[in-house]
Amino acid sequence: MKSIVSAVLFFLFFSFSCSKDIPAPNPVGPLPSPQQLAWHEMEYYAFVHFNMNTFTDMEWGLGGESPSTFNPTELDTRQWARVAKEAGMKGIILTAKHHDGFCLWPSAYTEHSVKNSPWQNGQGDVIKELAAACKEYGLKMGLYLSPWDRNHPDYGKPEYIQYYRDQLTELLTNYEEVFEFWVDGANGGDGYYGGANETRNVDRSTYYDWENTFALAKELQPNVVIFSDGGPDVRWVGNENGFADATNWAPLRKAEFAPGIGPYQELPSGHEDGTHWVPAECDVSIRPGWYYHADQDEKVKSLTNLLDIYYKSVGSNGNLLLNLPVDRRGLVHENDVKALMELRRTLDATFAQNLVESATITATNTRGKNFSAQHAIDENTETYWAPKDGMIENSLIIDFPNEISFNRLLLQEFILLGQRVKRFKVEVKTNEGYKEIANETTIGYKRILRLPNTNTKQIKITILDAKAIPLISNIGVYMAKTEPE
Ligand code: FUL
Repeated sequence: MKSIVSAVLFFLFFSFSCSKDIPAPNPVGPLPSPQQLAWHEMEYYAFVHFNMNTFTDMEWGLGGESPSTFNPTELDTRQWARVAKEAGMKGIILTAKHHDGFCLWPSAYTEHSVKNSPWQNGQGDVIKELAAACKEYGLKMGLYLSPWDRNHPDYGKPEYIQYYRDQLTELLTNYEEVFEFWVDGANGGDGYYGGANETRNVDRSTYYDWENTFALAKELQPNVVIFSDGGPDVRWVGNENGFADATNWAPLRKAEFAPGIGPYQELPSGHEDGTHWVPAECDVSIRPGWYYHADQDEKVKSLTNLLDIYYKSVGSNGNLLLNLPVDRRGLVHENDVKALMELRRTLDATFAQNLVESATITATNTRGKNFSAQHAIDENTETYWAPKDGMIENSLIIDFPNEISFNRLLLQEFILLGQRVKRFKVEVKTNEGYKEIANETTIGYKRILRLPNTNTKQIKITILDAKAIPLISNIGVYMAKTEPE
């Protein structure tokens, strides 16, 4: 958050100090909020599905499960936090309540919670423990509160909305800062519903009155971002594979969305002419299921698979929400830990050295001294290169003192002033002249291209089209040596 605040201050100072002769470029809306900017910087964090289903071996509990079934033997949220921290994740989002309605905290509004479980003789509170562990490890905590509740007798009736809001109030009041409130799209259908055992369907666009629930969340936690299929702050990427499209706009035409309803085909790539800033979060589980199933112990995703997910989420202008199905002990399983650390080591090796450190950079056009091309390689994302107004097509030319070998190119736009780039190409200088090695579309907060191993002394990045003059805040050139083919 600090860096966001300083970015904003810097930007204001910068605009002011340059205002006489070289004004900062005009923003091109929609723009991210400070909360969304802080969210973008998180990039990679954990989802934890751990609740009643962990003990019933199910994915969607029916709602009639007995609280006595919830009985982890070694629950240790500090282990979750340590693993997440060592994996390079910035936070943990936990299923406080899933569709079966069981609550991981002793809610005052239901008996269907940890308070009637054998775990810690009914005195425990998983959310409280997680909040403390996240604080200790410098992580942010987010919470998933399922709108669909297959346990509650009032689900489907107006009374349930008050229940949902009361629970949300508990979660957003009693545990200090919550960075993300996660609203799932699955809702309505068969359930226990207090013993009625029937089917209850709701009108997804009107039943929940989301507008007022979201307003309540923001009132209780001004820094929270709200996730659901179409936002308001963060959107689902439209699949559970962890993949954003290569073309990925943060803006979205949002009007037709409500959780569980909307033109889903628009989610993986957003909209060039979107009306709201609603960036994509890519959720995917490290195993086939969201919840722990012992028979999936050998089905943890491979390094190749996890790298693919990383590049198609973080590398494609999205955030990666990687799910860890905590097991019946209450721990992240050893096999999952192994896979996470393998991924971390590999990414650390790939991004250890930015080859631009020894390079010089020039641009075909520059707005002025405070917007020089050097700002694109100064490792400071608060400064950026900008051309003069109207000069959309431009090249940035990076010269290396000696020939380099590289296969990863990282680009970032200065999104505080909007997402702009529509099309760009990458060329390298060879003895026969320039050779094109990539022709791509959007950049956004971050884009990472996986390229073939290439040797050169010069890289030329050309912005071919943009919504307005391009603003590039960061370029990284890397050589991945240890990634599997
Ligand atoms: C889905 C849910 O129905 C799954 O159980 C899981 O929580 C996933 C993240 O979202 O819509």
